[in-house]
Amino acid sequence: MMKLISLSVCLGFFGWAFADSELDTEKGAEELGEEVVEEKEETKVLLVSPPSLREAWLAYAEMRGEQGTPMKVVGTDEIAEKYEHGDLQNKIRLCVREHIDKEGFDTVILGGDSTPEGGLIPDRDTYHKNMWGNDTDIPTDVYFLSPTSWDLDGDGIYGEFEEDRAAMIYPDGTTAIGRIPLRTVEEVMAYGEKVKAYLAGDEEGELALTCEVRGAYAKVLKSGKELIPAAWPEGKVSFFFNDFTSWDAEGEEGDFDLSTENLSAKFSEGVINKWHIHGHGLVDMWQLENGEIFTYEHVEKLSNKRALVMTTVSCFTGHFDAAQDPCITEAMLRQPGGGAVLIVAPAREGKPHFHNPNEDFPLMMLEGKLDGTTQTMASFWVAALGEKEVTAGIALAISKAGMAKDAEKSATYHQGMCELNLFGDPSLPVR
Ligand SMILES: [Ca+2]
Ligand SMILES: [Ca+2]
Repeated sequence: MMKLISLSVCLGFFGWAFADSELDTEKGAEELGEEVVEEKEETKVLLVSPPSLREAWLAYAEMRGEQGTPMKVVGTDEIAEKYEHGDLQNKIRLCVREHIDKEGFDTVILGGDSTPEGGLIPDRDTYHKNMWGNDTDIPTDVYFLSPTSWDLDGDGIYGEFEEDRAAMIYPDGTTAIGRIPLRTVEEVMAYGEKVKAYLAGDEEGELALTCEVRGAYAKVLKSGKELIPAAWPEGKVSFFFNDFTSWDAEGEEGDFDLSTENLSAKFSEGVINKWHIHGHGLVDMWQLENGEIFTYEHVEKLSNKRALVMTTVSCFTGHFDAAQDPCITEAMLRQPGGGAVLIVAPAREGKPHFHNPNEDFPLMMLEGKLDGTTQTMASFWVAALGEKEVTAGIALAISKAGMAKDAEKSATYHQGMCELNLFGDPSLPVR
């Protein structure tokens, strides 16, 4: 059985028909043939690989197949050759759509990093002009799932709120995409080891909500005390705020500091395996209490055996397409033997998106009204931890589908839809 899966995977892009006819002639054909047909029907994950990582991703796909999630690996070189129209990003999109529409695939992995010059798997930059100003290059991985081009007026500028509106199709909750922004074979192997350890853990860990900004307390508390528990009643949510935590001594509210030391210790204890951080950040760090920053040197010391599933709204922490590499979330994803295995993060500012900022900001501070970014994160956890067992990728797709109407109405929500990307293997469950 394992051998069959691996053969199918290795045959790559045009492999299935060949695999069936070959295997039917092998010993035990009747039973095996049936299994092969079953596997064929079950392969729903397409892994797009740059040529330099192909062997490593084939090995990863083989492991995931053995874990019950068979994958088909296709090279960017094959895609560039097979599809005729547009740039590589457009060709990847056409390849993805062909697999979704004709073969029933529902999940896509982009197996490589992107840079301003292109990188291993170039991102699709989208254009944004809204209450926050102007942004011309927000990397938008949901583009690759779209049946339409995102450039209706054909001017080569993608995702323009008005001009390209009719050609921008957002996730509908049935198809998922994630990017594993790695660069080397060693990083792919280390990620594969983390996935193995992640899936081997069977105890459901805690979700810790961290908040370093007082103005955001109300909405993070609403997420953690109302929205997430309603979907995950048996789960444990803990709080790690500047002014109070779930680990304060009795009568000593806030005595357990939100420090790099305490945070790292909590991760290595292994009780927390899901983490949301809300607060200030930059491409290389998260801000914690008392001006402390959580940065590369802290990530390098993480050895939490069961890596984290995490979400963050902190500015630029998901700036994976920068010339500076890695960004802090990429460092978490690449850290061997620790860090994170799945991450949702903003590629740029992670702003609180609202339809009526003048009315909505006070409501956010006082009553915990959720802005578009916070809503995306809360809905991700609700879908991922709820009764219906969906993968991390589908959970984010469901969350984004829930924001689609807002994004059609308002350019600022449209930016939120585009700049929040999933890092890691979207076919993994969240536990
Ligand atoms: Ca355009
Ligand atoms: Ca990068």
